[in-house]
Amino acid sequence: MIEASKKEYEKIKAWGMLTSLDIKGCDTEKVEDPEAIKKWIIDLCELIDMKRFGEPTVVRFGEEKRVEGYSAFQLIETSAISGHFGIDEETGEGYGYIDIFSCKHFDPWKAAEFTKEAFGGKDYKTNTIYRKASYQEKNEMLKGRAISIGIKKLLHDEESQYQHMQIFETDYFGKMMTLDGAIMLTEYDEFVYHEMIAHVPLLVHPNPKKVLVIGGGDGGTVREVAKHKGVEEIHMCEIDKMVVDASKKYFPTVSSALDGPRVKIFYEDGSKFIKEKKGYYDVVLVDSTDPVGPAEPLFREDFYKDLRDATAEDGIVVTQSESMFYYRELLKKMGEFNRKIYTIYKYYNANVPTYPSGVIGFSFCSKKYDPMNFDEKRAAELKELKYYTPEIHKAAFVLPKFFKEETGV
Ligand code: SPD
Repeated sequence: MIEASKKEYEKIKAWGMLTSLDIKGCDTEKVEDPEAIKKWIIDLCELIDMKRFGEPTVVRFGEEKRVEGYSAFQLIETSAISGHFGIDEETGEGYGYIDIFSCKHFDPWKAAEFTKEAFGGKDYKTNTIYRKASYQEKNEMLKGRAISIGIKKLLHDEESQYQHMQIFETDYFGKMMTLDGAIMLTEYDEFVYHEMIAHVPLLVHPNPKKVLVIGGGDGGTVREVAKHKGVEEIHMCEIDKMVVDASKKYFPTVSSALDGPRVKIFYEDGSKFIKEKKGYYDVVLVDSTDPVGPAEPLFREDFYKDLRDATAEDGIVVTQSESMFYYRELLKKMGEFNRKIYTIYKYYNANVPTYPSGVIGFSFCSKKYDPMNFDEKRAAELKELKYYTPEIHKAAFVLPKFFKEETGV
């Protein structure tokens, strides 16, 4: 097994691994014995095949009872092993907090089991990090999971009065934009999201002429809307000019339609902008960030009522509505209020590999038109589509059992 994990380690081209190990419920005599600690380090190096450089250092210090104890350090040819040992004030049991860092591969589970036995521990927690440049979605980390995207470098890092934006060159997914720690788009799969937010409602509406995009400062949604020749006005209301400027610089293929003759950009707060419009738009698309931070008001009932009032009597509203796996509570609530606000409320999905859980959903809110009736002839005329097809359109509304049962959508 260790050979298999070594092969994986080599394959991902990691330049080192760090195992952090917390051992609880240890024998108090052992964690208070510098000779036992020295012996543990020497034996551990032997076991995981690390060449020691010099002898282990084991010293006792710590002015407060809480941190008092033995600390140990051993240089190894491929880096170092360190640990801190003491007695937990509350339980009276011994503990050890250990880090093993090496640029040579080792078996972290073997090291953990051996260390637990060496100190008579009852239990341990361990985590191994492979040293490799990567980005983790911060919002998903709240769930104890995070997609990790290998990155080559940080191209841009800026904070506006609204949010923190970073742009990376990734290993595999092209350039990537994040806002407040959430992935907004990668060059690799942005087409999925942008095609699905735009073409589904624009092909259901028989004659969309006035379209509003709220958010969507990168320009991807506007690019897709602009493929509909019949659309006469494309308004985009983006709160943060920083996003638009960065997209024009780093994502020219995404922002390509922003300077088009039918497009007008308003740098305003979408939730306020919409209140001024009455019955104006045929289709409104809300291409927001996650429901935390500046976009949070865009997931509230009042906003959906304002969207209803801003659209014509046969208007359609489609909004970015997150993952059906991660936002069930929110989507249940949104379904409840939207069924009262609109004649038709549906939820549909698309697969975006670089978003947490790999899927993203959209709320389809309509005053008149059912999403299953749409113009396949116009769909066939749309240029340069990579995801959307009439079959995908229909299939996107097919939802799994758990989601229907839990949310009533
Ligand atoms: N949780 C991911 C939500 C991303 C929504 N917006 C994407 C912006 C692309 N125009």
